[in-house]
Amino acid sequence: MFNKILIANRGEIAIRVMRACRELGVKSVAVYSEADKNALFTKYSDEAHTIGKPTPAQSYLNMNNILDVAEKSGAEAIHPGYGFLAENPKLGKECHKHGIKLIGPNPSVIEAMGDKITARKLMKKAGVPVVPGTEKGITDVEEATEIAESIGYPVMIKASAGGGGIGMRIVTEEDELLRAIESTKSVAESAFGDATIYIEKYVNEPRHIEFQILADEHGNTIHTAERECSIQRRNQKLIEEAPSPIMTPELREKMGSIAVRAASSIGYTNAGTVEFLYSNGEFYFLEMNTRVQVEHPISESITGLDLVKEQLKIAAENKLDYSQDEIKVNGHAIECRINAEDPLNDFAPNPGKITGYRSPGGIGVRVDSGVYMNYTIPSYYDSMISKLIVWGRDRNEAISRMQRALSEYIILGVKTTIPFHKAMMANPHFYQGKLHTHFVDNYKNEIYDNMQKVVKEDRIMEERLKSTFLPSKRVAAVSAAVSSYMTAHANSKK
Ligand code: MV4
Repeated sequence: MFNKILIANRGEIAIRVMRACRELGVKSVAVYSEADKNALFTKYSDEAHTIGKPTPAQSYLNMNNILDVAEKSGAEAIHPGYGFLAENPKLGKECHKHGIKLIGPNPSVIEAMGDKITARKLMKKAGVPVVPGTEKGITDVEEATEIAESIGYPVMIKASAGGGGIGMRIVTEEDELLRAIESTKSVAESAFGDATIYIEKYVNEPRHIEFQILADEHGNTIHTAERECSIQRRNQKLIEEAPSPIMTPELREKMGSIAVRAASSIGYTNAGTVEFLYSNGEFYFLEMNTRVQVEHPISESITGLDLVKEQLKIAAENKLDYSQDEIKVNGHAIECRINAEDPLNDFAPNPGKITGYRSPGGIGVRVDSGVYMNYTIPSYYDSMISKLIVWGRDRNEAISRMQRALSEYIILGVKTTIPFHKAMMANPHFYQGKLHTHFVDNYKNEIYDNMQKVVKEDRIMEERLKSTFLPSKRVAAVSAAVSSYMTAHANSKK
């Protein structure tokens, strides 16, 4: 195992990685921007170095500064987390030049999966089902018309350099095709500097089901079951759960072995995710994410694995400790992303100072956060405050537990997505598990009405809280306030 690694990321994921380091006896090096001097991950690390000004381009994306710190501090490896440099093949190449191990797959694999046409080609060759469509870039409109005709409308025009939802257009009839092609090309050119596009059959209201992969450097690849990530808004996931409500042992065996084949066919190593679109019993490869994902904790909850620890062990050239047969799914896990956003105002970002904070606890509850009382959320980065993860013996218990945990969660000073999650956990369609990627859009009025009710109730609680303690006073005041909040809440329910 390594003696010391550098974590090239911030916030909750930096702490998540450092926690695995601490358990493994590995020293952690934090790199932080000037805006993150007082961040929890900076304090949590064994050693912290500044890497520049607040903007990502001047700090967390600045490879030279990060590599300088790695060399100076004697870190043997770099963990990139998610976002920032995590799926930039240059990082692995630079690490290699400096004799530093990157905790992730090889740059060539990241590159191949980053190009969606290449990914489709490779997957098709490996016998992985892909959405019907083209395996080469399209430039000619006449050719596009023929292809769209043969696969049948509606079709989707996608940028090859895209992913995560940028550079996509649905086309329902031939008349719209030309305009859609031109606009997708220009979006792709300006967003990625690459105007290459391709065409796929449009899958309506699919589920997004993804398989977690672990692959060591000795040719062993396993999956640790699936996650259902259909509850999203504008390509931002909001709620994830594992297992998927529709999964059966037979389907898991089938999709899982295909996901393993997808990864091993390209020589994938370390942790990764194979994404599928699922609709009416059919499933198709969508993308492969070559990083640890935000929602990895729900897979940890149902398998008992520490996926970040596995990543470090794999990078240290250990063999996987588990065979596929030894991976068992136990119970049900749900993750709610708690963001500093106003769900009643189109999820507008709402960074600022957290003037009151108490996170939930008790059986089956996990909070991965990067914040604390009186911490100011900087406006330079994404707005995630924390991830609230619960485990239950079954889905119903997980939902009740999430409701209970959300009701305990106190965050004052910034608006958060907690009301959205409370509304979702009480939503009968969610309860039935009939999920798809358009769920939030389709039920937006129902969700909005329920959120307003939730916020009204919460506001009454908040007033009682405020009269009990002044935010700037000692933390002890918080627990007093919390007890009174709990009592008030219990009374209001009677
Ligand atoms: C699709 C699709 C339907 N049909 N492709 C969105 C993100 C990008 N990675 C691919 N996406 C989609 N591709 C075909 N042929 C629907 C989506 C999609 C989606 C996929 C996964 C999770 C959320 C989504 C939300 C809207 C659309």
